[in-house]
Amino acid sequence: MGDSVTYKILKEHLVAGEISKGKPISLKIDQVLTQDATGTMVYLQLEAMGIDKIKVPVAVAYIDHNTLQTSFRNPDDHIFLQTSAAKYGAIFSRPGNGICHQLHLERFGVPGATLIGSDSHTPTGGGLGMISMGTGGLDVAAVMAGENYEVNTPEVVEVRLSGKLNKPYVMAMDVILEVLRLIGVKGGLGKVFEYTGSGVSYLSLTERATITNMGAELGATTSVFPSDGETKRFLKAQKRDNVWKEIIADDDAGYDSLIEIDLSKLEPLVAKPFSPGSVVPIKELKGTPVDQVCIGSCTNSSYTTLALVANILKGNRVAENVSLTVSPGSKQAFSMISSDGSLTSMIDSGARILESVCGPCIGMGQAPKSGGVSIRTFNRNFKGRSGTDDAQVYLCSPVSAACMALKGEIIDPRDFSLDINMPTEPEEFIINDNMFIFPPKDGIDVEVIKGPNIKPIPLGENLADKIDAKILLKLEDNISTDDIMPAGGKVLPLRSNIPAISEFVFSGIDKDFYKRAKKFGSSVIVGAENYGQGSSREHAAIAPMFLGIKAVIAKSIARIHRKNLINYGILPLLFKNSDDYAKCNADDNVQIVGLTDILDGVNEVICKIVHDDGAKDEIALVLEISLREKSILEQGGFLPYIKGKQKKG
Ligand code: MIC
Ligand code: SF4
Repeated sequence: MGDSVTYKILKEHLVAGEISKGKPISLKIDQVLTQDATGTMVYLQLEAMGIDKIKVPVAVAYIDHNTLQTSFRNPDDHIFLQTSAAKYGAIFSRPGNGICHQLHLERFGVPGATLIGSDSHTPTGGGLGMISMGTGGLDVAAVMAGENYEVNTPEVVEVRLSGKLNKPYVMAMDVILEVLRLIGVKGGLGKVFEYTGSGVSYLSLTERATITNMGAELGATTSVFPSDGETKRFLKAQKRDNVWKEIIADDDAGYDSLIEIDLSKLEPLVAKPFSPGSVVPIKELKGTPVDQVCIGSCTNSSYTTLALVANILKGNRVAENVSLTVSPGSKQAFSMISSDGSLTSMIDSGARILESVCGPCIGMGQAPKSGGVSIRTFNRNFKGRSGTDDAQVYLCSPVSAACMALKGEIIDPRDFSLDINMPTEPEEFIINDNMFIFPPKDGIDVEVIKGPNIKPIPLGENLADKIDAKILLKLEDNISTDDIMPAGGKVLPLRSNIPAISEFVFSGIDKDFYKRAKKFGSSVIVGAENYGQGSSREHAAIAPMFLGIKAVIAKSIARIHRKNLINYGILPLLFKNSDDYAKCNADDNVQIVGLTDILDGVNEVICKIVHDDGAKDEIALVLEISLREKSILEQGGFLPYIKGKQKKG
């Protein structure tokens, strides 16, 4: 049996382990990226590890999330990152240069390479034929310090595309919304989605990147396209075709399962509040009045996408009831829409042009009005993420969004006569890398500037034999890391200050959580399916650890979050029998013993429950860990583990 693109790249980077479904493997990583909201932790972790220089060939520190400067905190983080990048040897991308994933695709991605990033949308690089995975900051710091990256060998799902999209009405965004409609937000756990078939050749590189970017919402390990002629064309237009190589699956490549999509049969889709997986045809929601439309984010803000949006807006006026914002994905895209007149069309139509950053996607400004309907071309619409708790956020393609901005209501773009020019992919992009700062050869003397909001990272405790703790919360399916550790303009500036940010843990669900956690000292969380979906923010593990959370007991836990829990010494326990979920209640007491006897592999541990009324129950829990994860847990987390390893030499 031949190899898929996924297996070809994994095999080339395999350092330890056996490529066999579900088994842990260690991979050599070629590139890493960080963004500011997770990056300050990464550089604090590097400092704590006592590293002089980054040991991975390409490391880029982007600033794109926390760019709203309403106090000293965010700019202090920026200068901390700028000086740290110079000291440790990373390329620094200044605020305003663009969103990490779009920029990385344009300027650094390499087909066939491995990339990890402290952001869950790092799989964007899969559009370029890379194995690129989102992960917690500490995993990134460890790779920068010379460690390999451990991941479970994924199942590989073939997504076979045939036919051609009915553009401009149906776009790449509709393809990934269709996959989400088919398999939902937890359908991708432990899987890589590899796109194949004749339909692939009709998708431009940035369209492919839209699909791999939002593949994160499936809970997938990553998504990948082959590296073919289109990849070469894109890299050539970026003046980087020297890094191109062809990577296509063998004719007899084996896959674990198959999803078939006929692109010509797709229709415009939309994800309804509050999940990227609540996908329906737009026509079902026709006529719903719209208050805000936001175009941009790492999913949909390439030059060609924006030029297309501009062609729709040209000569028209944004509806009176709508506030339309556009945030270009990168300086390159911004500069190109400004030189070809697209920007003028947008401004003239009444669009509000924002910086090339994440902005409204992460609640950094542009919160919708109370109860407002916001249409976004982004990848997430979790409750409250926009900054307005009761806002109704819908996700759709930029073409659908532009039509809705003009009409003032939800409309199927096919009902809007779009007599427009389809922009063609540029033969040459405008290339100007002056917003990147390349590190000096030797950064040893660079002074790292650390503002007063930047506090040391708290460390976990060695694994105790026994957990005796209170269940602080019992939660439903699909709790996101936005639920655990909210983002937004108020909380994000505290990303470098764990004691301060921990006051906001679960604040959207239980405003007394912080107080209760402090009171009980030792506690556990009970989750249901897909606990910790969404972002890679390790703050959703560090802050709970800081508050004394010892374990999460759930039916299933999202991949990145599970890794983050282990990295901070929190046990990721699963119900052996998911019906036992019903036996656990908030305020019950749980007792788990024999933890120092756990082995690598599958462990079964017994959990005694003492209910509020004194009644007792006993249930079986499962802890499945690799050898490395076992040592990490025993030592109270990844940071002490690495420090220990370094001491031993
Ligand atoms: C997100 O889209 O949720 C974020 C903000 O980019 C996060 C990272 C973070 O929380 O800083 C992600 O996707 O990992
Ligand atoms: Fe930024 Fe939004 Fe993309 Fe996250 S999903 S990296 S917040 S643009």
